Amino acid sequence: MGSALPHDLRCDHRTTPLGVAGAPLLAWRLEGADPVAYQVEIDDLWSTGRVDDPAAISHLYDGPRLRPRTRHTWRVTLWDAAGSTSSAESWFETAHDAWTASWIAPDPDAVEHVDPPTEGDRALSAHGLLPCPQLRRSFQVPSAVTAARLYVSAKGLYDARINGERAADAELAPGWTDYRRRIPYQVHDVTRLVGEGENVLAFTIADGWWSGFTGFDPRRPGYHYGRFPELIAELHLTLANGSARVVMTDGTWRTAQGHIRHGDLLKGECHDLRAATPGWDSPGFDDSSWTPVTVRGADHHLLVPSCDEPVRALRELAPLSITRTGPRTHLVDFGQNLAGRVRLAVPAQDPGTRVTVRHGERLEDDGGLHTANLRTADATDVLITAGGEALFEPRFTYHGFRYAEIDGLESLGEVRAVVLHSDTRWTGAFECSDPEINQLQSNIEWGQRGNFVSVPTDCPQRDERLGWMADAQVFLPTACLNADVAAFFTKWLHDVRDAQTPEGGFPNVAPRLTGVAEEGAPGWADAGVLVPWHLYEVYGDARFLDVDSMGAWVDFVLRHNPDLIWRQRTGPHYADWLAPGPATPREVVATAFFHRSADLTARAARVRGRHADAERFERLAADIRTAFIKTFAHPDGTVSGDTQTGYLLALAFGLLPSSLAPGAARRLAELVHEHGPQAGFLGVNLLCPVLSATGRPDLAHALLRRTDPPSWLYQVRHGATTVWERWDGEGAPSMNSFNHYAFGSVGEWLYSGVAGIGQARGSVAYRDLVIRPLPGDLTWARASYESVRGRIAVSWERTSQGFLLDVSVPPGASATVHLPDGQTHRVPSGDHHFASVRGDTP
Ligand code: RAM
Repeated sequence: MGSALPHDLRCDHRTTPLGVAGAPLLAWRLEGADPVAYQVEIDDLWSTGRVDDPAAISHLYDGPRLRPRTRHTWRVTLWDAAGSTSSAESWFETAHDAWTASWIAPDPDAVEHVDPPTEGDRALSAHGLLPCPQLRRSFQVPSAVTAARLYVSAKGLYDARINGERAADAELAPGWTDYRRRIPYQVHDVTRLVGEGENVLAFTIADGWWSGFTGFDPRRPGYHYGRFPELIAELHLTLANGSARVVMTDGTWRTAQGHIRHGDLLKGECHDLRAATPGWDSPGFDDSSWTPVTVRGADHHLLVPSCDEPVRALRELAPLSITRTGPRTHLVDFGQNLAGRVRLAVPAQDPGTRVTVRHGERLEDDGGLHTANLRTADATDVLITAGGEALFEPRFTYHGFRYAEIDGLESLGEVRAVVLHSDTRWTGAFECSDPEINQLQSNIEWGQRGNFVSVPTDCPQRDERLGWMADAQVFLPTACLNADVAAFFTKWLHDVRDAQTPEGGFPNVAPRLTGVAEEGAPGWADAGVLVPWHLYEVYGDARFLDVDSMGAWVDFVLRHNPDLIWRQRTGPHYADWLAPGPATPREVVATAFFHRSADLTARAARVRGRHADAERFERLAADIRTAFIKTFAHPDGTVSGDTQTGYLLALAFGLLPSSLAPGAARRLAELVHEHGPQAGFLGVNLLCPVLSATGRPDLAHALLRRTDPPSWLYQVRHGATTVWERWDGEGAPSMNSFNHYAFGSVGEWLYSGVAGIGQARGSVAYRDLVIRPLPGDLTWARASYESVRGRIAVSWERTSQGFLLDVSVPPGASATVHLPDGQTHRVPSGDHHFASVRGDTP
């Protein structure tokens, strides 16, 4: 097995981040033998010394305050029982702490409103979108450059270029937050782009979430945070002669309207190449006709370093088919519903030729693009050619689509779908003997990609794309298995907490949008408690647990509902949203979540050593449970409303005493057997886990493999490549997205149920595993998960020799393995093989 090997070193849940603020969490994954001790050092500045802890996979830095804008190399060393050691090294850079640059923008009064050249197109001409300004500054560097860092943000979106090249691969940067509370900046290593002589720092900025269309209120023409985009940047150079130089945004910059006539997240983007000024981002360009920028202030107090990876263009898809549907029209099918945009090579045309790219998730019966479900999101990109060949790819927009209709060209050059999402590293894989379930897993993964775009969104296509909190909460356990989302959710939890009211109330969407579903509903607002708790269990970082914020939420509900049945201040009470069956009573849903939040807040308080708070919330949770039983539970175990979600919440959250739980589980099983799944957003993630935990894995499998609506495989059989908003895909087009991940939250059970990778109750960061495969009628399944501790893998197969199972347990962990025939084994880390010759049913 070799010695204990640390690998995959991470700092604050990222690999070699630039812009680390505060005391970082330094973490490593394990391979090889079990460690017995570790040591972490930063340069020769700080060392933990040898710490005897066989389970450690991280250390929170507790040395002296780190200097800003400095690269630190750090190293972790592990000892194993035999006394051998092994080390691994990584680095991070600390954040900027003293901005001096100014926010700059074109003079807003001088911005000439150019009507987008899309006459005849009502939707596009009506919105008054403005051109995306270009801003540039030329500067001299007296000697070679040994290091260059670009610190940059925008109110809006920025695209950074240096000497004619893109300066960073971040898309839609700086990402979306509640800009009234915090504005993230990025740090880009641009050393290779800057040199001796004349250099040019150049930006295009766009409205983005700042001043563009965001959300679904058609009366509100964007402007959630401001009217025009602004830019702030500092380029810090270290020169070969040892001196330093800073180039920053200030009144010396010059600006012009670019060829991007508008760029909007929902409406789309328009490039008029006749207005392009080649070379504008390179040395030697004459910018004397450009105008000076306006300085819009030098307030830096909202600037924070990004703590997540940016959105990036992470893959490209070639078309599955291209069909000519008119003399100058083509329909492109990418074969996959996705979020991103189209990149199109345009052959030489007459100058002024208009090329229009429209997007849709589906086709109408007549073969045309289905756009009714986009609502007011035009999702239309336009190119006006200048004559020569061109490569068209919008930069400040994205769309949810599988199909693109390209109009205006007799023949197309190369077409690609460019897939955009927040760069969360993939950690999971699941596969089994049923290809339809594998397609479901793929649909779930694509739903995650398409909806993790700076914030966890409900859907990527229509005029919504908001950080709906219940959607995020129910999908989180699935998301954590598919990818390492620790940094992504660290960032989103800032949005959630920024959105908390002074009274303690969480909203329904984060970042908060004025006027959009501001007071939180049960199961939506509770994400402010459920999400941090789950992140803590998966990643073991106690910093997720902000007990004050969690407790303030629980106390808010308590204050308005002193009899402990949550009826008041339920916001828009979405109940069990989009449940296909009978409605679960609102008080049952609400009170179950009230209990869950109190219970988890109590546990969080324990972890953080806040024992008095823990006791108070434990008592409260117990009292809510008593009230729940008294008000809603009946002696035969039924729960008021007699609905699947009522039973699921009561059983999953431990609301029923052992005298009633079996009756409730029986009734749940009856309802599932009779009707198939009837859960909406708040119950769907619990269906299979609760059925299998209460002795009915057969029913969980029956649901999973069901093909009549409502069901997961109904969608698969109807060609779904992402999970739909509605079980059956039927409903008014205005609310019928085909890329909504909430119902994809069954993904967690594919890993934990079918394959059998789970954590024991009370275990954190996968220290104590429960491996319990539930084969159902499948003949094989395998899953792997790169947990925060190391790799976990399960593979099982039914053969003529019986049920064969292979399990890999990471170093420092142990596992209880349950075979389907009832055998149980307790095993340490390492690879294990089991065979159950007595058949595979208990
Ligand atoms: C819809 C969203 C979201 C859901 C809310 C209640 O508009 O798409 O998925 O959480 O409403």
